[in-house]
Amino acid sequence: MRRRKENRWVFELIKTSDVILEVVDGRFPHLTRVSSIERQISDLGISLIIVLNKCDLVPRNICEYNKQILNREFPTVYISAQNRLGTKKLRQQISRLSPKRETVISLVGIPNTGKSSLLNILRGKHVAPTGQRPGVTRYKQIVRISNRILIYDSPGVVPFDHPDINLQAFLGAYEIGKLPDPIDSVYFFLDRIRQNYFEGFSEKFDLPSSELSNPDIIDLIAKKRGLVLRGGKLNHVEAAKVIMREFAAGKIPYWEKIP
Ligand SMILES: Nc1nc2c(ncn2[C@@H]2O[C@H](COP(=O)(O)OP(=O)(O)OP(=O)(O)O)[C@@H](O)[C@H]2O)c(=O)[nH]1
Ligand SMILES: [Mg+2]
Repeated sequence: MRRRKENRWVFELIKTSDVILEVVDGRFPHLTRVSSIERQISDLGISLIIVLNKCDLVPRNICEYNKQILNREFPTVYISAQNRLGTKKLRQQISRLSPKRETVISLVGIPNTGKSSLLNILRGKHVAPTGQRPGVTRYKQIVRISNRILIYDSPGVVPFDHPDINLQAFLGAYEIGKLPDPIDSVYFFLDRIRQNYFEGFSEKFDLPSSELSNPDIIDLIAKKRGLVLRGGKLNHVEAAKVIMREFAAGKIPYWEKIP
């Protein structure tokens, strides 16, 4: 039911646009794309640009690699809304796809990928609220960014490709505070980070070795951050949440290559 409602909502937005910017997380673009939306856009013959955001957390050669792979399907650019990088190429790509005098653009994507942050840097002014929690943008909003471009920001309410809440949290799309078992979830995070790129995490938390087990890492971070329960025991659950929040908030360099 919910899925059908989401679909209709996004479909209406897409139909009114000349160009869609699908904002995905540059750390894991393949996991943060929404296949059903891309299909709808293609079926309607509307132009789509994939925007890999948060590339300040990813080495440039990996951004290039992922971009080349995605370019085979849709024009792709990589940016950092936080560091205001890559917007010139994005604007050029938009002009190429829509040379019209007035172009309506929609930002779509799962929660927390940086849609509103991108709108703010394109506008050059803080016009849309942003935040670490998924679901900050509640309603669509239209903003004029130049005399020929209007942009819709939209809530990240889209049909999601992945049902696993641990994976959704890892991708920033599920609120960390709502996870039923933070320890189980942080193990998921740590295992996945270890499989792909662990150095950024290790440096961020100043780990003495890359050989530490998951419980050792949580224990150490609880100690370092002074997370203690009444009675003096370390608060491992809170440490797990700290790790996950900092990761989801884009404070830890990390990347995955598109398989
Ligand atoms: N490191 C990094 N963080 C970013 C970047 N862009 C956005 N963020 C952070 O990502 C979080 C989400 O940004 P928003 O712009 O609110 O994301 P959104 O897609 O509009 O989120 P919803 O409205 O919840 O769907 C915020 O904490 C931003 O500071 C970026 O380029 N690099
Ligand atoms: Mg938003």
